Amino acid sequence: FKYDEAKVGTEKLWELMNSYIGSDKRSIQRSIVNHVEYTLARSRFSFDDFGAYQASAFSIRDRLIESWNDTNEYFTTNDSKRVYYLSLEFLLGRLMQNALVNIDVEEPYKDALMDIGYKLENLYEEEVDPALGNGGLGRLAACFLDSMATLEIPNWGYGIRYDYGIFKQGIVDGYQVESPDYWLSHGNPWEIERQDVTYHVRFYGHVKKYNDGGVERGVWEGGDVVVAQAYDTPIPGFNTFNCNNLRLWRSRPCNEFDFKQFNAGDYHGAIGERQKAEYITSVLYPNDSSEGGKELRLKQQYFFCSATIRDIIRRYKKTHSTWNFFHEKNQIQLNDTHPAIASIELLRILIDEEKLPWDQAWGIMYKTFAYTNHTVLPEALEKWSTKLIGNLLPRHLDLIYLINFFFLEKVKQRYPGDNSRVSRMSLIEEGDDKKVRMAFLSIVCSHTVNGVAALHSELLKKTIFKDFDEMFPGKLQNKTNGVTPRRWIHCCNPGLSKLISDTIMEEHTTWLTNLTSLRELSAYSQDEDFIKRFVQVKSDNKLRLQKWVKEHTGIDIPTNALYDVMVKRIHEYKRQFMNILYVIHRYLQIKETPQHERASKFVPRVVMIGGKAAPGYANAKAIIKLINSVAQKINNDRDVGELLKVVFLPNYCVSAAQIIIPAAELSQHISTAGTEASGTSNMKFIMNGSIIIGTMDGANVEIAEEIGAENMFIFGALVPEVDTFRKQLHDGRRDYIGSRLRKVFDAIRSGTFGDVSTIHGMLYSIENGGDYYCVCLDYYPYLTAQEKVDETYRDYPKWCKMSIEGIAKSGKFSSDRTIQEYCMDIWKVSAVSIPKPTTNPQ
Ligand code: T68
Repeated sequence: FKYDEAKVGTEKLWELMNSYIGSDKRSIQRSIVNHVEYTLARSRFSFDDFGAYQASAFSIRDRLIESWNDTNEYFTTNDSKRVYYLSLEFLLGRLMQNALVNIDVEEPYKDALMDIGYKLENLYEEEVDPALGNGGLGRLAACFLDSMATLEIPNWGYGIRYDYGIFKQGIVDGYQVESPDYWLSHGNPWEIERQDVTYHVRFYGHVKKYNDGGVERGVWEGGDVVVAQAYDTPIPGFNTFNCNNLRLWRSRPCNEFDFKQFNAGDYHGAIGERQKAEYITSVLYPNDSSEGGKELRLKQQYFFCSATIRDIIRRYKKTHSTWNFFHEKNQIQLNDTHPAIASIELLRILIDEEKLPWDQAWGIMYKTFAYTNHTVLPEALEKWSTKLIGNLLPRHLDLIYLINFFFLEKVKQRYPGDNSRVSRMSLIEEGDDKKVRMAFLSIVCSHTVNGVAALHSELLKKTIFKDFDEMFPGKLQNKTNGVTPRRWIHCCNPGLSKLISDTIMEEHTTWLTNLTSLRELSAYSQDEDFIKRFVQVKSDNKLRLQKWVKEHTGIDIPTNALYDVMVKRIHEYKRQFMNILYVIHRYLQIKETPQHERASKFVPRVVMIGGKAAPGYANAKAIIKLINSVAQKINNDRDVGELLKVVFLPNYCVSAAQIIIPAAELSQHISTAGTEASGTSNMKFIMNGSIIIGTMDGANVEIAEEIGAENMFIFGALVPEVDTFRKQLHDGRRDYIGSRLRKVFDAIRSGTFGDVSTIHGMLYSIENGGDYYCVCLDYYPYLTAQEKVDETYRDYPKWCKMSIEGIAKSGKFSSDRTIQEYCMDIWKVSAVSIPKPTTNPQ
């Protein structure tokens, strides 16, 4: 097979298109200016930074489209096995720099733009940050797309093109205020609208059943029908010609079904109906750790799953006339249970439309799907009321009941007489309002299930999925998360990237795809020249953050202080509360210490905390208010001066993370043991030379294994100790506050930080046995760890050594490693490398 000969009328086509934009300065400039004129219809002689950004984005997109087309054509011709990553969230972050770096034209674009008067770095800032996700789960999906493209895995991501991404967080009087993130208001140059890729999606209606030679089939009729329309975003791999795709669906009204109402003369009513259809994909739900059970959310889930499954089937049918190879050619990964209904949709189509027998349909579905769990917190486990599902998706509820029936028969066979096990394992939770347990459904409908860090996967086996692990040993695996070093080292920390390349004498193109080679840096952890450069990089990054903080908060922070950072969604289990309690303690201590002794006792610190609270989560919002009030007080206390500064970093998002993480020296990952499934920012922080203060939770455990516990500040109760403490609370233990913490509580209550009464409820609850997240249990060990932090920072060479060791041994946490494990153990898929494109024979 020769690639270019297989093209249709190759020569003719080459003649028509001036294909494959060159990477020389002139070609780049011509392509940009052409877009200014023809795409933006602006004057080619005068365009501002935003115009230059847009035109450059279109120019880069042209290149991506070339390899996107080549890649897809190659996969189709080769009938390659494909992986589909289904996620309700993709937190991509800005795309321009990532694209330029991945296709290796950042320098040429920088030069070309400079030559016509534009600074590439400024154009980067013009891009809106596409924020179609809540936090770790959505960002993980984005890192996985980057790794799959880089590793040349034939992959498409599928999700929703929300009009509104995660809300923008503002701070007014210390309180979080939310405003809409209408990210599309200036267009989106990275996406390609597919007018021709649409599917009908049905809701409500009724099912007629009939017997087809012993197989019960259904015909689903009536209800509402909306259209799913595809929008594609090319996902270039790093240092490869492969370019994958992210297909996001948008809901539109369905013309054919409107006619009746229009004809009946109800013009306004009919237009209103059409708007309802558009509403489905309008907004991302902002809850990252609880489930509201709202119908619109279920509609979103089914809407995107249905369109996706049809799209996958259509692609498969282009090259196959039987169903025999479906699971061998397609693997579908569910990013949590949010897309779980996709498996039922496939089953429904196979049975009701393709008329397959149950066993065959079931086998195809089972061998195609795999499911990733991201939490053990019970409140985050999805459960949909059977009433709601039955109304919205009547046929799917039928099938779920049928699956449950067959499944429970197996359970009974395997454990005769064990009724309590049967009800524990049932896919349906009994009660007044019966509910479908989506995690159990996903386990039963998938060939493999995985947790996201070793500790988390073990906990799954011991707790929420215990019965399933017993019945299906080996089905539950671990795949420790990772992050892409392209964005999280090279793009966000160019200084460090260069230092690494210079030191290990490798091009960045080599180590960025083989991150364990960072180990070579270990040899330099006490090398004077290296440390000098390393410190310079860090202080440049601190300066960059200092500017950002000034611009976004108005607060002046010193750079000659320890930068102590905690950025993540605000949640009680993550314990930002414990962090701020310690800050208060430190403040009180400083105040108690005579001026002349302070310098020798305290290392100057800037404590920065950032993250969004779910709009309905009162305690999380109260924590934000407390942080801001404490900051206000401390920052304006001249007696404390620059010894302690506190900043709430507003509107934490991917682009902010790219400024914040490289500047951090200490980062906090202090969740109660057993609550944070993995965490992924912990990995980004160590790769950027920040030291972790953290608990033995999530991936911190494996980070400690890799880099050595001596290179972290580990403290706090382990999972069994947490269990014991909770039991004691339950049995009435109340003696756990201690005098130093009591003082902090008193200061809060006495109004030292102004009116922070919204936090009083939490204080009361913690004092009265409601300390579910064990703040009090871990508080004193945390103080001790913080003291160790100060002590170590005073010995700066030692601090640098720890920090460098962290970077050197962070290689395991590249998402390339994670994806390789998914490929080998779950998807059984291998790389397909497209050949280097031939240039225009002209
Ligand atoms: C996170 N989960 C985990 N959920 O909390 C984190 N949830 O430990 C882990 O590292 C990360 O997933 C990746 O595995 C989330 O981010 C959500 O965002 C979410 C969104 C909607 C509903 C439930």
